[in-house]
Amino acid sequence: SEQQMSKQLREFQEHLKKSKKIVALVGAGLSVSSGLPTFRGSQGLWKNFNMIDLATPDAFYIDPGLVWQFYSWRRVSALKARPNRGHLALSKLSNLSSNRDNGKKVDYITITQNVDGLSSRSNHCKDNLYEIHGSLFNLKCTSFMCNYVDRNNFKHPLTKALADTEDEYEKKNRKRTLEEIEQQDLSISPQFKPVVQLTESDLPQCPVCKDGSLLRPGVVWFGESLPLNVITKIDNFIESETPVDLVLVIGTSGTVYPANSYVDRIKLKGGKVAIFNTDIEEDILQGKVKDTWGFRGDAAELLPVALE
Ligand code: BJW
Repeated sequence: SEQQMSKQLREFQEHLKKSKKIVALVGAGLSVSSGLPTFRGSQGLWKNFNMIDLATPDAFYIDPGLVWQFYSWRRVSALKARPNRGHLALSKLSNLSSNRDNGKKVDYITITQNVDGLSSRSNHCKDNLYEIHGSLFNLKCTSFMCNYVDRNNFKHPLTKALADTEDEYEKKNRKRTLEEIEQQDLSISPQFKPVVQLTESDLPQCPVCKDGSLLRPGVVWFGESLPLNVITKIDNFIESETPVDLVLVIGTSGTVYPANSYVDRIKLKGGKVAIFNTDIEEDILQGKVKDTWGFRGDAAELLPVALE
């Protein structure tokens, strides 16, 4: 109820003011009002494919052309999107905290699982932003012998074939697919050709490998390790002597390890939890879960109010 919400908000803001050490854990829900889809739930589809099934090394191994088309689409969507008021609210918090001269002395980090780059484009302080699942705009070589990485590559299209398939698809199939999704009819009809078959020569190639290895998106897929330097910094932040007072859990389903483990680790050391999500358990909303506040709604609308 409205009353519960304002009570929780009051309590939360009191704790926020007292907090000396804060973590924000961000997921796909934060970018929804910027027009980007989430992974799970009815939204998590791309051309009849489940987005989760495409975010794996196996999918890339079996059909790199399919996976590259998916990531090419993700790159354009992210480039067209703008950071929303939720990203800006966190960016404000990050800059307040990094500025130790203002007497606040708050330690702060944002841990984002998103690869869309919207937090880094929102004027977020660079020193306390960790993109734990990488970035759509980093490309890396698939060869084990090569450690070529191309950072902040915003080029579109990456290859001509990737642009062509996107255009063709938009023209021929867009209307129909949207209808199918609305009707919740996800069965792939026999004549439905969601994507064009691409061969390796249509895809981005490593410029330094002699054998022309493929480049791949610089993101972390299931079963892959997260960047060690980033994980170490987060571990140090959470496990250091001063415990984290507050973790903001924003627009994430909390289903993916190790991101989800940070919340429990912080709780275990006495930290409190504030959840911002369109979907929150009733018990949390009613204040029945110890040391946990829940705010139901669009993170982009909730955060500027809660963090003001
Ligand atoms: C809103 C909203 C609005 C909507 N406002 N909110 C068993 C077998 C095999 C592996 C494992 C296993 N058990 C554990 C593992 C490890 C595995 C894992 O966790 N699997 C689980 C799924 C079970 N993890 C890994 O493999 C990780 N590596 C690792 O652990 O290495 C060591 C190891 C290896 C092997 C075995 C065991 C250990 C790597 C994980 C990498 C995840 N990568 C992806 C893809 C990144 C690239 C890309 O973006 O394409 O990351 S998967 C995908 O999920 C993506 C996301 O960052 C991540 C989290 O999703 P997120 O952000 O939470 O999105 P959703 O859609 O789930 O939720 C959105 C939320 O927003 C919802 O709650 C909505 O309600 C809400 N919402 N609108 C506010 N307007």
